[in-house]
Amino acid sequence: MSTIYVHGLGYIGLPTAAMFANYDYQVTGYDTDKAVIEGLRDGNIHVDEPGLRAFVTRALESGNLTVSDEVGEAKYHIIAVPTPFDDETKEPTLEYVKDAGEAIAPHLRPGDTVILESTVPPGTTVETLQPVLEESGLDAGSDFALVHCPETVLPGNIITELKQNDRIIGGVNGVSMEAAVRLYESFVEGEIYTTADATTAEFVKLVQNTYRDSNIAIANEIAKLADEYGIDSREAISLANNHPRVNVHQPGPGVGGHCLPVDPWFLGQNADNLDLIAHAREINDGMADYVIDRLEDEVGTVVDKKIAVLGIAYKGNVGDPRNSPGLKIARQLQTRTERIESPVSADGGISNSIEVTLSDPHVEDQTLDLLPLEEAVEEAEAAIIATDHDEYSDLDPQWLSDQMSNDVIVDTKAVLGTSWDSTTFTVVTI
Ligand code: SAJ
Repeated sequence: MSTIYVHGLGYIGLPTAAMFANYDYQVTGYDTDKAVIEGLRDGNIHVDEPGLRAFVTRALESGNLTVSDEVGEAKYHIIAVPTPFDDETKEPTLEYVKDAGEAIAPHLRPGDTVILESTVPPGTTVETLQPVLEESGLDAGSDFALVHCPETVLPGNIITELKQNDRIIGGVNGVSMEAAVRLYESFVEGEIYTTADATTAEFVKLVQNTYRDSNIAIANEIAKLADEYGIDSREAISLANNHPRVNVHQPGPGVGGHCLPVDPWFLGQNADNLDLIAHAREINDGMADYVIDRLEDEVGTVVDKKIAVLGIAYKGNVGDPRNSPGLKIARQLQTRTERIESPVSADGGISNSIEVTLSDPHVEDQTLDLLPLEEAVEEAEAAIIATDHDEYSDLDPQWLSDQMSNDVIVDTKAVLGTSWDSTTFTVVTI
């Protein structure tokens, strides 16, 4: 039975480890966070993803998946560690990739295969990971196989997409590439595309997310134009997309998550030529301000008002608030008060204020002051729907009207539908 070590048990590593275990590989999951290891030993699944609890539990109960706080020998090492991004410097942190390589090196044997799945700037496998692994005294390509095989799964649908999506495998040479193909073809039902160049595989993964981000920027610009012409941008995009070679994405409050807002910067990491791609990022980042402008067109200045932001997850029906457009809108709402010349109160403080409430039925985050929907919207002068959770499509206008002091909604994800046209609400759709 082939052995696999999975390094990093997060959104990608944990389902990947469970997948291989459920396909009868002997898998050890390793994480530097001891709390994760102890939790999994007790059967606690720390990643919030539909179906994952049962999937990981099955793998653990079969005995094929075990967890460990130590790295050991295995025929395959799969690295799925985070590559956090500094929003100020636009630089990624590759320390966790390096650390994983350093942990593997003492246990590496001739004939083993090391696979990097983490999203990284082009060149990382060869320039950052390979030298660290070669401290073992073994050479990549000849003594051990080294590969980049980017994950491409959509949060919210990870287990299905792990199996069904196509994969790209880029080896540092042909032998490496083939070693990884043999492993992944045991469960991947999509096509497995190969390149004997790890940097190309890294580049391709980033191109996929960059394409999506830039496409959404086009949709966002179209939404602004459509508003000036007084037409419905989503209807226009849907009609335009009937053309067989057109696929404009959907506008919204900006682009969140840990992939699309970050990967374009990864793509440009070692180059000077990010132009349109950087501008697309600015357009998407500017949507929070645009949403508030549209709100102020309806209600006047937001200063001294109560505004409810509904939906803090970065997208619908998931509980992940990373790079959340909803949170960005909430922060920008706060800064709006600072832009207005403030009457100084008797105690010398600034008397401009705004009450921004946050609510999300999927996000569990103790650091955020999240309220139940009813409290968030109570006496609010407007609500902004920032995420397309199913719960918001099902909102009852009469109930909501009874809670709020003023019937204004900015629907950045077009979840409310035409039935709201005949209610007391003014709905501004982005
Ligand atoms: N969004 C829009 N308009 C759209 C589509 C999405 O504004 O038409 C927004 C979403 O609301 C969200 C953000 O974009 O805020 C990102 O959502 P997403 O569903 O496009 O992507 P992610 O970040 O959840 O997952 C992406 C996927 N990449 C592609 O589809 C090319 C996924 O397959 C990757 O595995 C993942 O990035 C990753 O890990 O790189």
